[in-house]
Amino acid sequence: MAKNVTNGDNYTARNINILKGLEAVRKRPAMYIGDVTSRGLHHLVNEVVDNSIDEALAGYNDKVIITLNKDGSVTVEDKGRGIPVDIHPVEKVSALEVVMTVLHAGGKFDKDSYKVSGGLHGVGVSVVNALSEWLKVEVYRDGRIYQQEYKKGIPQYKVKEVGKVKSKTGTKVTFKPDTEIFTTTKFKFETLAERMRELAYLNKTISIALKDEIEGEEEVYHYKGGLVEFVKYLDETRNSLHKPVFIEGEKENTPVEIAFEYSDAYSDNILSYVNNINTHEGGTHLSGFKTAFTRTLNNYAYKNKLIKENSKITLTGDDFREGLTAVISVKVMEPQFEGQTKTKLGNGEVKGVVETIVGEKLAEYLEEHPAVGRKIIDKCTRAAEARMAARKARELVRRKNALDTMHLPGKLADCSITDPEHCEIYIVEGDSAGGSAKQGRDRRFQAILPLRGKILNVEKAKINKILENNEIKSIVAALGSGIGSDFDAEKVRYGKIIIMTDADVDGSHIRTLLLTFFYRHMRDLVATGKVYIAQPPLYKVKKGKEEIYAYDDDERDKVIARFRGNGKSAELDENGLPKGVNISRYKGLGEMNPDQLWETTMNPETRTVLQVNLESAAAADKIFETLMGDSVEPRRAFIEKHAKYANLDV
Ligand code: 0RA
Repeated sequence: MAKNVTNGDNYTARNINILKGLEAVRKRPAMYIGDVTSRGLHHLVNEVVDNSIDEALAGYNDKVIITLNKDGSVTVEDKGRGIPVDIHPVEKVSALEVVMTVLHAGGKFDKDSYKVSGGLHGVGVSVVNALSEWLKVEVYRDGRIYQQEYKKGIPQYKVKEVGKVKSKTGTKVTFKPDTEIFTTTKFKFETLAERMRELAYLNKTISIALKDEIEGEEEVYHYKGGLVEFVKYLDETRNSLHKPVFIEGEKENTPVEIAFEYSDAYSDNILSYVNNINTHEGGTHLSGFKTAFTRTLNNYAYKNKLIKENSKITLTGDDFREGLTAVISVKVMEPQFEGQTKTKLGNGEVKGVVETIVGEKLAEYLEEHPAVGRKIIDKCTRAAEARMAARKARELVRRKNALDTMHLPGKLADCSITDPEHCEIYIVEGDSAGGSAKQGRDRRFQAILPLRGKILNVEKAKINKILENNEIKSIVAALGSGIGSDFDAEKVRYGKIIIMTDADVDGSHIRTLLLTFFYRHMRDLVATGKVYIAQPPLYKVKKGKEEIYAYDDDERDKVIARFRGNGKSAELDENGLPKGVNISRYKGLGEMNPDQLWETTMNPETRTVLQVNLESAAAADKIFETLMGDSVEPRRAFIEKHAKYANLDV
C-alpha cells in the first residue's frame, strides 16, 4: 500500500498530486466556490449537504442534520450509505481518503444517478476540505465507525476504525473554515435556512434539521406535500384563485415535477430547478413548460368556448402567465449548464420531455376540473384585455416623448462620458441628498437621479399604472433601456446603477421598492450584476481633529476602542470614553456635505458598494410581498419573527 502523506519522507506520485490539487484550490478558491465572502463560506455547507441529498436521490437517505457548533465549526450528518472505505483500486488508499482529498472524486463512482452538479455545485467535498483549517470525517458503514482528520486538506493519519455500531449507516463531516481564506467565517442561520427549506420543498422525502448551538435556535424542514407546499409558501401573501395543481411524469429517464397556481396578482413567479439547482436563467425545461402550457390552455379555452369566437381577444404566452406562480423541477442525468451564471439548462432533449408531460397531464387535469379551468381562462382573458389597454397607454406616453431616450428627465444630472462601461448612475432618495450628490460627484462619469418620495408599489399595480408613475418614468428614461417586454439590456446607458438611500425605515422601504422594480421589470440588469447598493456610513466618530467614519456598530466600537487606547492617561467621561470623543449618527444622506458624501460613499477608491444578485433581489421581492401584499397573517408573522433584529423597523 502507498505510504500515507503525513509519514512518507519520499513523496509518492499520489502525494504530489494531492498537494498540487490542494494548492490549486487554496490559491484560487473563487474558481471553485465563487468567492471568499460570506457567500462562498455558506457554499461550503451547501457542498457537503448536496452530497447527502445525492444519497437521498439515490434512495438511501432521508435525514440531514446540520449543526453550527460553538467553536465556529459546522457538522453535516446524514443517514446515507456512508462514504466507501475500501482500498481504492487506482490510488491504493481508502476510498474515503480519495473522496476527501482528490479534486472531483467526490461523486459516486456509478454514472446512473442524478447528481447535484452544476454551476458552482458539485465541486466535491475535497474542496471544502482544502479550504478548512481542520476537518474530521466519520463514516458509519458495515457495522463499524471509521474516521480520518485533516488540516488544510492534508490527512493527519490513515483512515482508522474507531468503534462499532448497530445497523447505523451514514456520514458525518465536521469542518472549520480557514480564516486565512475567507473574509468572514461566521455562518448565518437564515442564509443556510433558505437553502435547506428550498431543498426540503424540492425533495419531499427528506427531513433537514438545522441547529445553531451558539444562538440556541433549531428548525426542521420537512414538507410531505413537496412542490405543492412550495407553491403555497411562495404565494402565501397573495389571494390564490384555486388549489395548487400538481403534474408529474417521467420520460427518457428524466423525471419532471411541476406545481402551479394562479392568484389575482399581475406579475408571474416561475422558479425552475435542475437537480435541485435553481436555474435562474431558465433553459430548455422552462421553454418546454411555457410552450406546452400556453398551447394546452389555449386549446382548452377554444374547445370549451370559454373565449367567444367573435371577440377580438387573442391570448399570448404572457397573458397565460399573469398571476401564475409555478415551480418546475426536473432531474437530468448529465445536465449541461450554460449562460452568464451557468444557470441555464442546455440539454435540448429536455424541452420535448417537459412539453409532452405538461401537454398530456395538464389537458387531463383541466378535463377533470372544469371549475378551475374556467377560473384560469377568465383570469388570462382579463390579462389580455389589460395588456391591450396598456399598449394603448404606452403608445400615448410615447407620443408625449416621456419614455423617449432622446428626452432625458429634467432632474437627471448626467455625466459627460457616454461610454456605458465607464459610467454610473446614482439613484438618490430625496432632493436634498440629490443636491449633495450632484455637488460631490465626479461629473465626468457619475450621473445623479434624485427621486422624490416613494416610487409606486409595482407588485400591486398594472403595467399601465406603472408606466404612468413619474419616478418610474424618469428611471426608465434615464437608463434608456425600455421596460418589461420592451426592455433591452444592451441599451442601458450606465454600467453601474447604484441605489443610494438613507439608513432609516423610509430608506430601506425605497430600496426594497427599487429592487423589486428592477427584479420584476428589468431582471437582466440584476442578472448581469449591474445593480448596486451604496453603503453610506452610519456614524462619524470624532476626537480632536481626527474624524473617522464607521459603517456599522462593530466598526464604531472599534474606532472608539482605538481612541480609548490612544488616550490611556486621559480622563474618562461619564460614559467611560476618553474625554472629547464625539459620536454622531447619520440619519440621512442629507446630513452629509458634498465632500463627505464623496469621500465616504461615492469615491470609487474609498467607497464600498454591494452588488445585488438575483437571490438578494428575489429576497427583497419576497420581503416586499410579505409587507405589502394583501394578506395580513404572513405580514404579522414576518414582523414577529424579525422583531428581535433591532435594525429592522417595520
Ligand atoms: C462516494 C460513493 C458513494 C457515496 C458517497 C461517496 C457519499 C459521499 C458523501 C458525502 C456526504 N455524505 C455522503 N454520503 C455518501 C456510494 C456508496 C456506495 O456505493 O455504497
